[in-house]
Amino acid sequence: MGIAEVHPFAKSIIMEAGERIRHSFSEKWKIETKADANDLVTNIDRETELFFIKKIKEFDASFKIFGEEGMGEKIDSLDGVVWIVDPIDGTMNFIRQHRNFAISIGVYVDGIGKLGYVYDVMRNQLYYGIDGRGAFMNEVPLKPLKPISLEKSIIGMNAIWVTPNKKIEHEPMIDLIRRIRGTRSYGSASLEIASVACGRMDAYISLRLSPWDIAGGAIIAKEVGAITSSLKNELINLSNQDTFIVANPGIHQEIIENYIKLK
Ligand code: 2AM
Ligand code: CA
Repeated sequence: MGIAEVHPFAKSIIMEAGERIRHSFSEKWKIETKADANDLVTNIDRETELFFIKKIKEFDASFKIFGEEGMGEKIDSLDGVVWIVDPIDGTMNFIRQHRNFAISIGVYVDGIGKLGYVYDVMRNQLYYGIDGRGAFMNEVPLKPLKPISLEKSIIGMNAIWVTPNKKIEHEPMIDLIRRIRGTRSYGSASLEIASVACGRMDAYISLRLSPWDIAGGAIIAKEVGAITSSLKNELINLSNQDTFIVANPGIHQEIIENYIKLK
């Protein structure tokens, strides 16, 4: 079976999980913190991850699942078919805003991205990409990106990186912001990557993303010609937390060379 044949199944379980999440607004959630006081998780994140694991294993027990909430297997390599799953990307938005969160899934075969999904649950918009066959939003093809200049760009980033911080020199970031048209910050990495793939934003920069935040979006972005890399311009790394940029091909190199000074 070719991996593209897994697409209808992936789509069906993502839509079903989205329906369950929308339903959960009528229940009382359990909210806990993880690594720090702003790192939140709910029973819905965990239940959604378990839902995916159960469905995927029923479909094909050889598929491996690497999920944010750690309820899949311990994965020590990307050999074989690996599903990288974030059941809710933007948990703080889920809890506080009841919108602006997504299900993010990437299906990799021997480390190569084959199927990527970002499902905006409250807008019922499914962004997906199939390796070599294009990217879509609710079945409408996304257009290849045309190169843009920095002067015309909107860039997604968290305002924290424009204040003195431990990870990046903030002064060049101020210069970057003065040069572009504007900034946005939505608080869900996968939705921000999808926005770049659609041309609603021209880049998204983050200093700390995990594999599940980018695994789905990176495949969608590649299909429209957006460029993804670490902020050191290395290939993205799906094993550890790292810096990340996705950008329109007209501005990717210029941002990294002229404005990113990592500490
Ligand atoms: P999450 O909701 O799945 O944790 C918020 O700026 C975006 O960054 C979200 O996509 C959030 O994903 C992600 N993120 C990942 N690791 C993070 C961290 N250590 N601190 C803040 N946001 C993080
Ligand atoms: Ca998450």
